[in-house]
Amino acid sequence: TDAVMEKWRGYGLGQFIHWGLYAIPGGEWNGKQYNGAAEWIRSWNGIPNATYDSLIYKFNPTAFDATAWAKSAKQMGARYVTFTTKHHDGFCMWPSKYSKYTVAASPYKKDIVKAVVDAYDKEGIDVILYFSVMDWSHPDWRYEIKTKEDSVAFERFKKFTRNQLIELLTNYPKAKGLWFDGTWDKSWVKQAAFADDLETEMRKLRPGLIIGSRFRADENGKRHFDSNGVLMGDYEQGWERKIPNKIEEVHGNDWDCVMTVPENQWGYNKAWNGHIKSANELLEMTAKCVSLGGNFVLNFGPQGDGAIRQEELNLATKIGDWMKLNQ
Ligand code: JFZ
Repeated sequence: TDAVMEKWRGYGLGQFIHWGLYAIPGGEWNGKQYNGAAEWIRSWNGIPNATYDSLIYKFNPTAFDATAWAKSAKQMGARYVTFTTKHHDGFCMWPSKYSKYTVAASPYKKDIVKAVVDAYDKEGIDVILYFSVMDWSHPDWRYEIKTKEDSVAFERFKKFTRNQLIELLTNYPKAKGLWFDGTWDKSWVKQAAFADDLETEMRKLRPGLIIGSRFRADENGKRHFDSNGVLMGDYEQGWERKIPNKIEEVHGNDWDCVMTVPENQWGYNKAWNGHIKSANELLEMTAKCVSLGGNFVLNFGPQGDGAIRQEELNLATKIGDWMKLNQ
């Protein structure tokens, strides 16, 4: 992992992409605005599971062009991308053979993860796969795990998670690493032995694989260190929409900071309201993170049709102009 991490340290600016079924409603359901992050809309009481599930039949992003995404990331000066293979809603952007809820069952049919990995790789941009352990589409997760940590259902769910991760690492050998999410559930954090075994298995399969610290998190999503204070994983995923102020705060670890353009919206939100960060603000954050030894990862939330919204494309251009002056 040393040589890979050496390269990782030089990334500086990255692109985060949150894209999935939630981009179709874009924060709005039956004319009502959801009062949370657009990618969380499935958890809204007003939407029955089956109704959300049926968004799969609407997934046909005719404007999706991975090459165009990759070129705009390159123009911005990003040296890596972190892409949502599966967010909390459970929809898989690759044709996973362990789930029925994937791109393969949508009208679009094609493998989005493959398109993204290939297109970015072609532009010389490294790819990290975002993976949410929490999966609201999985029956075992929905009905059992919350209450029964040692249940048969949870054992099945762990196997399912393991299978999907091994599948991703096998299918997309060009991807450099994993960015974890949704591991803060109590039942997951108690599975330390399971996580240890899975980490060993993944590293054996993919020498040099980069694993984020949120592979192990407590119920607050904050357990990145073991009992001796040593970081668990190759980089700290603890800097979410916040930036360290001094070098002491990062404890000599590698870290990335993930940031939204609006306040707290990762998936596409039609409303796009509140304070929208300017290119200058984002560049200041980039410079601060880089000067404190971290990578700054700016989030994009492409629309349901697959196009990146104009506001984000404009920011990418402005950021890229400054990055070019300073390379
Ligand atoms: C998670 C997701 O729930 C969210 O939708 C988005 O994908 C984001 C990148 O990650 O949200 C979190 C997770 C952890 C913290 C905050 C928000 N945390 O540790 O402070």
